[in-house]
Order: sequence, then structure tokens, then C-alpha cells
Amino acid sequence: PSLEKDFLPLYYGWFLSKRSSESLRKTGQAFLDELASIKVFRKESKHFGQPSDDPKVKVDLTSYFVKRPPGVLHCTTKFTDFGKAPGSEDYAQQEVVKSSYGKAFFLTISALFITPRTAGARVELSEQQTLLWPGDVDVLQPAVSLPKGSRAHVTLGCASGVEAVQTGIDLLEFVKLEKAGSKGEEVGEIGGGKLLSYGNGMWMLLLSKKIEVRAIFGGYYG
Ligand code: ACK
Repeated sequence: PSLEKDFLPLYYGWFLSKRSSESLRKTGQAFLDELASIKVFRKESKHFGQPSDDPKVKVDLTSYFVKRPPGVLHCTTKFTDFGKAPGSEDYAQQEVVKSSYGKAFFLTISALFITPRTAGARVELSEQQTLLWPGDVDVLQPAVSLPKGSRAHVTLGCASGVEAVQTGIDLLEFVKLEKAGSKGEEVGEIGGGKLLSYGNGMWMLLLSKKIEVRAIFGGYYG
């Protein structure tokens, strides 16, 4: 038996360029600042650790989402956990995964969102990028299957005690509500686009001008 069995990464994904990472972080930051300052949001700040919904009190969302990804930002395709996660080998062995490794892509960011747990950017995959998307990750337990690529996101921050895996789950929750016909209440235009409120501290900004970021497909070994 060969000792050189392929060693799988912690996860596969698109890794944003340094410039695109900095730019997207800034855009996310501006969104948090603006959101925190508007009255409809401040009226619902109890979801974000405030003792009351007093609209005079401004929430500091930047310190609320205290866990921010170190280094460049990324969009996870498959969390392989060094080969221990179900479906890892099948994913890694796909021709499209091997041939795309190390290749450059443009990802499209269509929205920014926050929940009481996470802050993230929604990624709209192209047909070609969807080929790299695993078949088993757009599932919200218990047993809600959503369209392929629904989970695609970039984590921008997590609340204290929350793990990054939650961002994708939160995005699936938005998509589930969308699918159920609950489009979110339009609360107005803010810098960058249309702001939607889904209740329970779930907010999404649909960008009027989608953002293109540069990214390299690859694996992260930790
Ligand atoms: O923000 P993310 O997409 O969420 O990127 C990180 C990355 O892998 C390293 O932790 C994601 N991640 C962690 N655990 C899982 C999991 N069980 N399923 C899917 N993605 C995961 C995390």
C-alpha cells in the first residue's frame, strides 16, 4: 500500500485576493455602521444584546460580531475536515475539482446579511462555479433541501461563542423563508441597496450594484 494517500484539506473553497478581501470587509463594515444607525433597526436591537429596544441607543455591531476571519476572506465549497467529513473523497476526486485547483475566478456578491449569530455576504454562483458546488450542503435540518448553491457565502463575522459554520446555516434560513413566500419586509433604501427585514434579528441588504471579487479556488490545510 502506498504511503502517499492524498491528504485532504480542512476545506475547499474560493480564497479572495487580498485586495478583494479588504474591499469586501470595508463594504461589510459600512453596512453594519449604517444599519446600526437607522431607526427601524435600533427599534429591534434587543436581538443584538441590548437590554431594551430603546431607539436612542445605538448598537455597536462591529464589536457585536467580534469573531472575524483572520487573513483573507473565503467562500467554502466543501468542508472536508482532512478527509473525515462525509463525501470528502468523492468531492476531492472529481475531475472539475482537480482541474480547477489553483485557478482564478470572479465571484459575484449579491447581498449582505446579518442575524443575531452571524454577518455574511451572499455569493451568487455562475453555472461554471456551480460545478464545484457539492451536492449535499444546501440542506437545513430537519430535511429541508434548498436549490444548489443556496448556502454559498463569505463569513464576515460571528457573535461571541458562535462558530463560522453557522453563517451558511443562517443563509439557508433566509432562503427557506424566501422559498416559503416570506420575502422579507422592505424597510427602505440604504446606501448600497434595498434593506429587507425578516424578523428575529434577520436583515438582508440586496445590493443594487453586485460586487465582483477575485478569488482562487483551492484548499485550506490549517
Ligand atoms: O465561514 P465558513 O464557510 O464556515 O468557513 C469556515 C471553514 O469551514 C473553516 O472552519 C466552514 N465549516 C466549518 N465546519 C463546517 C461544516 N461542518 N460544514 C460546512 N462548513 C463548515 C466554516
